[in-house]
Amino acid sequence: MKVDTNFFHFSNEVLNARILGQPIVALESTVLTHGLPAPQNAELAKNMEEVVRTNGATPATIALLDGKVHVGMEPPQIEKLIAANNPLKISLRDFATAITQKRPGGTTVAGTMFAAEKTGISVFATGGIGGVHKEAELDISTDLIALSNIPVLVVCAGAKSILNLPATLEYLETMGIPVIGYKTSIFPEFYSRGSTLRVSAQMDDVDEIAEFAKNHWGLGMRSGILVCQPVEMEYEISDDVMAPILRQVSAEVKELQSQHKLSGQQVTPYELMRVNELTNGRSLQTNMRFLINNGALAAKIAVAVNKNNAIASA
Ligand code: PSU
Ligand code: MN
Repeated sequence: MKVDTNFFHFSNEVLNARILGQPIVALESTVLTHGLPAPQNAELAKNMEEVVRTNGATPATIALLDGKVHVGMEPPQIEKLIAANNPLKISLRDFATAITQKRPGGTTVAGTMFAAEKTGISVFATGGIGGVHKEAELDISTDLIALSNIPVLVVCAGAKSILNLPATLEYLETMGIPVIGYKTSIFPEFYSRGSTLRVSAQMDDVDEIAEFAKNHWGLGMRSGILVCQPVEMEYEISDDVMAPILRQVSAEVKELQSQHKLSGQQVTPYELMRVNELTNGRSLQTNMRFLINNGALAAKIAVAVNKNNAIASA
C-alpha cells in the first residue's frame, strides 16, 4: 500500500534540508520518554540536535504527537513530548495506536528506523539497540527485526550489556545485518568498549562507511546497517564494577517477571533505571556521552553519504 504522507509532519528545518538535498540524521525519542530521567532527557535532546548541526547535518528527532509522526521537532514540541503524562513507547506495532488514539510517544530504534525510511532518511543515531534478553524466553527486541528489513544505517554503542550479547550478535548474523565497528574490531557493550565479541567488519573512516552503505544497498540488500562506536575509555564503566550490578538487575527482572509485575516494553526502561541507581548516576553519564558521540559520527556519515549520492547523480 502506498504511504499516506498525511501521517507525517516535518519541522521547517527538516523540510528545508529535504528541499535542498542536505544531509539529515534521524534521532530517536524513546530515549527521551523512557530511557533517561528528567531533566537529563531535555538536555540530551538539545545537545544531540546541536552536535548533529555542528557536524554538518540536520537533526530530525522523530516522535508521535497530536496524531502525527513528527520528523524533526521544534523545542516546544520536544518539551510537550517529555512532559506528557504516560507517553507510549512506540515500536512498530504501536504507531497506529498513537495515531488512532492521538497519544504522544517516543519512537524506539525500530520505530525510528521505520519513520526514517518512509521519509527518505538513511542515517540514524541512537545510544544502544535492543537485543535478545536473558530473562524471559522469546524476549527479542523488535529493533533486531527492523534491522533485518529496513534499509537504514544505525549508529550505536552496541547493545546493552544487560542483554544476552552473544545471542544478539548471532541473531544479527542470521538475519544478514552488517555490524561495522568504527575504529574497532570489538563489538562495544554500551557502558564499556567490549572485549570478547567481534564485529563483522572494521572501518576507520566515514567515507569508507558511506561507500559500504552504497555498495550494500546498491547490490540490492534490504537490511539495515549497524555502525558501532565504543565510548571513550575515560567514560567506560569497568567490568568488575558493572558485572555484579548487571547480575543484580537481571535477578530483579526475573523475580518481577515471575510475579507478573514486569513484561514486554517495560523491561528495558526498568533495567536502565536500576543500573543508573546502582551506579549512582555513573551509567547515565556514560549513556549521555555515547549518545552525543553517536550523533556526531552519524552526522559525518550522513555528510559522506550525501556527497556520494551527489556524485552518483551528477
Ligand atoms: N538504549 C538506551 N536508551 C533507551 C533505549 C536503548 O540507551 O532508551 C531504547 C531504544 O529506543 C531501543 C529500546 O529501541 O530501548 C529497546 O526496547 P526493547 O528492548 O523493549 O525493544
Ligand atoms: Mn522486549
